[in-house]
Amino acid sequence: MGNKQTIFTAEQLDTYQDCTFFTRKEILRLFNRYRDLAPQLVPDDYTNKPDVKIPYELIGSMPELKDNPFRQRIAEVFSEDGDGNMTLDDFLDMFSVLSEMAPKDLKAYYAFKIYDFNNDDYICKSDLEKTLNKLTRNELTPEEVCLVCEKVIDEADIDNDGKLSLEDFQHMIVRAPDFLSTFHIRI
Ligand SMILES: [Ca+2]
Ligand SMILES: [Ca+2]
Repeated sequence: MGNKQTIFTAEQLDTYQDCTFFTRKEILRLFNRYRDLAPQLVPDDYTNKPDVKIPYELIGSMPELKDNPFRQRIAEVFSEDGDGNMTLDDFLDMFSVLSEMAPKDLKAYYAFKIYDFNNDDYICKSDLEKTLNKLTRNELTPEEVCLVCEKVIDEADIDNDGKLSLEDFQHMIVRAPDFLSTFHIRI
């Protein structure tokens, strides 16, 4: 029963457990990682929901993200402000979706948002070109990228509007699971 741990209330911990794929222990471990990124910003007591955000520069340099070509998009999509600066809630959500425990369709949902660079709820050809360049780390020529994108859209665009909706995308990744490989990060 010790009173040592007063970072969160019992209710807060319950909520975090319900909203993520993590155990209490993992949540506390992630809190410590969050605090260690900016000890001067993050208080030890979260029972009053402090209004704290860690800047993207610190988030993006974490070992789990620093080599991921999508790190900035990932942080943008999971941050409430859309700029990649993260509250603790944003941070826990991000690691939860990236964890091994998250189901594939949830990862697919966020992958879609991450690849939708201009946030218009469709993956169009230019989104796909950016995605492919990042996935292949710019190893394809522009002509090759263009060809692959046309082929992907041609095959995946079920309703023939020239762009991929979430539904089109979900069909596609069943056949091309590589598209989800950047969304699997161990914590
Ligand atoms: Ca788009
Ligand atoms: Ca379509």
